[in-house]
Amino acid sequence: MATSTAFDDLLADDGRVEPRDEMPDAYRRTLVRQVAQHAHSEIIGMQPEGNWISRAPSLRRKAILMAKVQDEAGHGLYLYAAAETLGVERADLLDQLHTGRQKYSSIFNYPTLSWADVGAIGWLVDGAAIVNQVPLCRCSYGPYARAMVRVCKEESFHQRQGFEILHTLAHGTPEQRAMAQDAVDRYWWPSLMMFGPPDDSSPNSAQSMAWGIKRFSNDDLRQRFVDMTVPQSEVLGLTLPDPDIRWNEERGHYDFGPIDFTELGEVIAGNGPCNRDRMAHRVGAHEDGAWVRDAATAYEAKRAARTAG
Ligand code: FAQ
Repeated sequence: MATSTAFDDLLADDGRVEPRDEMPDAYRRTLVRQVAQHAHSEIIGMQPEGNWISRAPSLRRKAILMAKVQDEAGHGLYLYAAAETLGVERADLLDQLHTGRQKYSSIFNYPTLSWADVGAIGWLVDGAAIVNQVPLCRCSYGPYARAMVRVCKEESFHQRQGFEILHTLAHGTPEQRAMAQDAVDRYWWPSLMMFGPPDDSSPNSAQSMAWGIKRFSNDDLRQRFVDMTVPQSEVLGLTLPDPDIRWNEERGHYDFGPIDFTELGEVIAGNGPCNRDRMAHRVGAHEDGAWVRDAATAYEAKRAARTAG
């Protein structure tokens, strides 16, 4: 049987830890925390865009948006399944979400005020998600890393559809262009906050990087996102709401202005613009779905009894 030394050797060789391997309790707990938060983010993340399914501007846009929101549900399912390989129950994770003991991404506590917000979420939020998640395809925990491969492919499609919505609006009427700019103005800073607190106040980063769960620091990924996004904003013909953005030849990166991390702290603490609505909607949907879970359990019990008989 593997020993804790075998665990260290495996990580040193850049191997993958699998569910039956022995692993330190703290490694398991960190993964449960991160994978569960990630799963919760995917399903709570269905709400802001879901609000626009009935108001999408055409049948084509509606069909694409429905498929995208369904993809997010699928990502939640892969991630809950990955978390369960660590010995936890999905029902318990959902209970922790519903009682505020586990978190979900800050970004989903902002409202979607116009159709252009659906474009901004695709372009910026899915864009940030990809930058954060591509390195997670090499995470040391096998089931999480493998789930990320498919998730990233789908997020990449989502990012392009968001870009295309904004491109269409930015090249439309003056009102449509203003709507696109307003969405980008509101979503830019919260998207940068998705990467978490700065490295010097990120309590989990050092250990998670030593274990190969996170491959890059919060600030490194945030910089990568800015570097990727600034040229794309130029193609869109939209501005980013930060006068300090400029190319820094010496660093080989874009400089950008200070982020208001007090806002991130407030949103994580439950005081963002939509935290209460998101949780009330989620808990309501869970309660409304109780009959489906009961029916599935009763069906399974009957099926098992029939097989046994
Ligand atoms: N929001 O020490 P760190 C998506 C918490 S993408 C809320 O730096 P860590 C796709 C953090 O949990 C979004 N909480 O923590 C989609 C920790 O609290 P704890 C989901 C945050 O874990 C697109 C504390 O602050 N993606 O859903 C945030 O090393 C469109 C200290 O922070 C993932 O979850 C935040 N922004 O690094 C869906 C990716 N930032 O637990 C629908 C996987 C930090 O100690 C539509 N996760 N916190 O009480 C990660 O990469 C990491 O967990 C980080 C945080 C980078 C988020």
